[in-house]
Order: sequence, then C-alpha cells, then structure tokens
Amino acid sequence: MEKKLLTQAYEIARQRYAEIGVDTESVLQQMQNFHLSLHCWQADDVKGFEVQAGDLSGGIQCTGSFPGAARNIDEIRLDILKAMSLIPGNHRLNLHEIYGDFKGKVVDRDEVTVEYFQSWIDWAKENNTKLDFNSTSFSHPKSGNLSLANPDKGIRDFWIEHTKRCRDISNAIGEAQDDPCIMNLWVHDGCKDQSVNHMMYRHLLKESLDEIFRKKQPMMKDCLEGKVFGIGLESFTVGSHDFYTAYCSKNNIIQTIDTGHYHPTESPADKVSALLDFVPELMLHVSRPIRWDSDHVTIMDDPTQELFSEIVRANALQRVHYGLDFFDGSINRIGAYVIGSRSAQKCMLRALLEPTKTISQYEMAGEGYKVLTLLEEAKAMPWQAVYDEFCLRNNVPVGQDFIKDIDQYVADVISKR
Ligand code: RNT
Ligand code: ZN
Repeated sequence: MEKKLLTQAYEIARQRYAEIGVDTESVLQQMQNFHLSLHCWQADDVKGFEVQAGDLSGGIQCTGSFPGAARNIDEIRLDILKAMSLIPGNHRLNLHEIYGDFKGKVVDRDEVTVEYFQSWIDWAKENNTKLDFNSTSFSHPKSGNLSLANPDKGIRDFWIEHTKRCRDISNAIGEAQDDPCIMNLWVHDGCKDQSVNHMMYRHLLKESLDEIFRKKQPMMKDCLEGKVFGIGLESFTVGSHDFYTAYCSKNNIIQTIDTGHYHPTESPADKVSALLDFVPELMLHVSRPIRWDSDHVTIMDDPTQELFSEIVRANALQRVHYGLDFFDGSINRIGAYVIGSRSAQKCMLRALLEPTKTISQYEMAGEGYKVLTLLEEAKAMPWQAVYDEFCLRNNVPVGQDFIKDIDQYVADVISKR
C-alpha cells in the first residue's frame, strides 16, 4: 500500500474525529501503551514441553492438525517473535507452567521451580517483553476430573503444592522484570454427570485456595478464572463464575473474564461494570466461542467490541490485563496470533475513538435519539485509517500485507519442520 495515500487517509480521519471532539493523536498514544498478553499455547496446540507430556485433557480441546506447530522451546520462541513482529506495539507473553525449559528432565508439577523458567526470563529481557504465568492442572495423570477440589487429600495437596510453586515462580519473574507477573489460575474441576456433593467440592476448592493464597507475593498478581462447563465435565463446574465472583470480591483478587466461558447469550462485556466496584482489577481471556468454548481466533465481533467499549466507558483501561486465549490448530498458527491480536487492538482502538463524553451528555439530557445517532455513526467513522497509521508508526505491515511475511516464514522456517 502506498504510504502517501495512507497518510492522507489518516489526515482526513484525524479531522473527522476532531469534529466530534476526539483527538486521534492522544488515542494513538494510548494504543502505544495498550499491551496484550499473548498466550504461548496457540503456537503448539496447548501441548507444552514436559518430557513426560500426555494428551491434552481437562475439559479443553484443540481441534485441527495444520502442519508446522512448534515442537520445542526454540521453535516456539521463534514463532512468537515472528508473530510479535507483525503486531504493532509492545506485548507481553503469557506462559503456562508446562512450557518450562525442562532440558530433557522429567520434572513433575510438584517439583517445578523458577530455575526452569530462567531461560524464559532471559529471553524476555533480550526481546523487550514481559512475562505472565499460569499454573497447569490439566494434561496430567493426577488431573482426572478433580484437582484442587479433589476429596483425596494426596491429590489435592499435590495440586496445592504445584500452584504454590507457580506463585513463587511468578513472583520471581515479576522481580526479574521489575513489573508484576500476572498469574492466572484455572482448574477444570467438575463432574460429567449428576452429583450430590456440590457443596463439598466447592468447599474443598475454597479451602485449597485459602491455603494457596496464604503467602504474600508482592511481585505477582493472582487471578481466578471460572467457566460454565468443560468437555466431559458437562454437568457441574466447581469453579463457576459465581463461585469466583464471591471468592474474588471477598478476598480482593483479580477475576478473569474468558469470553468463551459463559452461556451463549450472556454478555461478558456486562460483567466489567458489575465487577469493578468489588474486585481490584480484571484479567481478560479474549477468545471466540462458536456454539461452545471452542477457542476460535478472536475477530472484530460484537461481543469483543462491546467488551473493550465497556472497559473504556468505565474508565478502567489501567485496571484490566489483556490476555488472549484462543487455540486453533486448523490454520497457520502465526496467522492466528496476528489476526487475533490485531483484531483485539482494533476493538480497543474503536472503543477509544468513541465520543463517549458527548454521548454521555446526551444520555444525561434525555436525548435518546442523539445517543443512538452517535453510536451508529461511530461504526462507520474512518477508524481503519487510524489503525493503519498505528501500524505505519510501528513499522509493521499495513492491512493484509502481513500475509507476505507469513508466507515467507512458512517457506523459510515452518515448512522445514
Ligand atoms: C480453559 C481456560 C483456560 C485455558 C488455558 C490453556 O477453558 O480458558 O484459560 O484455555 O489455561
Ligand atoms: Zn481462558
């Protein structure tokens, strides 16, 4: 695309936005400070690098067998850097515990220490990125249907130990990068069929969490992710959204909103303002559920747009961590990262370009039709020219031009795997 044309288009957009009281230059500045946390697990279909790794389990599934998935730590690092080079701005990387640098050693989940993440810490520093973290309770012989809520004390203690160690690792990462590491805790615990012990399971989960969070960890932040159901665990989820809403608000812990984790007509966006007076911050897992928690690649769909718009309207930009969580094994995985990340950014950009103040004034004055007018007009405003300018200023391909880069990477690197 010709740069001159793009610059002209941006200049026109700048003026059109100025007419409605929106300063695109300050929005571009905000976009520069908007950091996504890229999930490492899109690169290899949530397999990880444990020597003893088994199949993916725990109520989640990755479908598709597109060739070229990362098979080891060097490949995943290369792939992630490639993806990052095609996304404007500076972004974090979100690791799961099973992506440690185990160097050929069998390290069980209750034995893991920061030593296995030292090379990630060094890599992050070298590449000017920061790390977030996740404990991993799925894909393990002791996972079964229940981990932290398991009535078997031995198994429960195993996962408590694992999670405590993950918090230690997160804290060490946070110290090394001089910025808190966000550690998400999601466990799949639930029942496939009818059960009469719901209260017991929830009580056990609460007790396990209390034990896990006893230690103060100043350089990491905990967040808890609930969901509605998992595959093979359809009848009951111990860590439901309600359970964690209660737990997080009582204990002042960050709650994670995964956009695929609710009933199909329930709005994740609506949870932002419902929660923010009761929990300190929010973590997002931006995904795309198709009929179920299918973790399709994020696109600019209405739920994602509404979610980001609600955050901006709530003036909560700095109180949210922007994790992504999709894993599609049926398409080029670098492409998946780039599309998902850029689409999330575009939703944020559109949210920031909304003339919210003016709309709010109309709303307060009871001028309903004017509210609708501005909201409708905003949809067709030239936000795309602003996004293109954002790409230009960050020296990344504009529009679909990144296809060329990915094709080249496939030819040079991925096709040789
Ligand atoms: C599963 C949760 C969870 C996982 C990752 C791999 O339903 O969304 O966040 O996707 O931890
Ligand atoms: Zn998630």
